[in-house]
Amino acid sequence: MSPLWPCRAVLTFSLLLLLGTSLPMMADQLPPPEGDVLLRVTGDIDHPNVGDELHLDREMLLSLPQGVIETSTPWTEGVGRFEGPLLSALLEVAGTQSEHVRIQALNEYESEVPVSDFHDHGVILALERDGEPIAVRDLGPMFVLYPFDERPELLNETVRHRSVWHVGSIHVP
Ligand SMILES: Nc1nc2c(c(=O)[nH]1)N[C@H]1C(S)=C(S)[C@@H](COP(=O)(O)O)O[C@H]1N2
Ligand SMILES: [Mo]
Repeated sequence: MSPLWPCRAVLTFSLLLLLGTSLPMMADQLPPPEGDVLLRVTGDIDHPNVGDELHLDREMLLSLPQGVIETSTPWTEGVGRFEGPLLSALLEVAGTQSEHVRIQALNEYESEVPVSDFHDHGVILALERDGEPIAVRDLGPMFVLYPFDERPELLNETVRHRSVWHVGSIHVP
């Protein structure tokens, strides 16, 4: 055994520790937002970035896997091309196990939505319409959007209740 062995062992061990702890953290955890916080994810999440909540600014929301839904809705004019993060991807980044989440609007409205909807229908948090941000006086800064034109059976009262406008936070029970 060489006299360097203890040093090498310590070095190797430290490297393994570093790899074992910091790499998954870097892959999973988003840094705190630098811009205005558009969305807070609260409650039972594995990957918070500010205290025990996950806060996201516009840039972070746009860096998540996006969905595009071309559709008309009961609340908007004509057919729009809506784009924004997939709610399934957002919950994956937050690290959730719950089967339901409470989606909360800036104006106190809130709705409980089964997480299975997000996977089954590719539901997005629409942030843009036809490449432009959505104003709060419309349904913005973001709203929960299902693919209504592609799946007309979604135009029912239950799904309309889940279509929260002016989304500000998502609570994971
Ligand atoms: N922010 C916000 N989102 C909301 C609501 C609301 O009052 N505030 N109403 C919900 C309900 S109950 C329905 S049915 C649909 C559409 O309501 P409308 O058909 O009265 O326009 O939006 C949903 N999203
Ligand atoms: Mo409603």
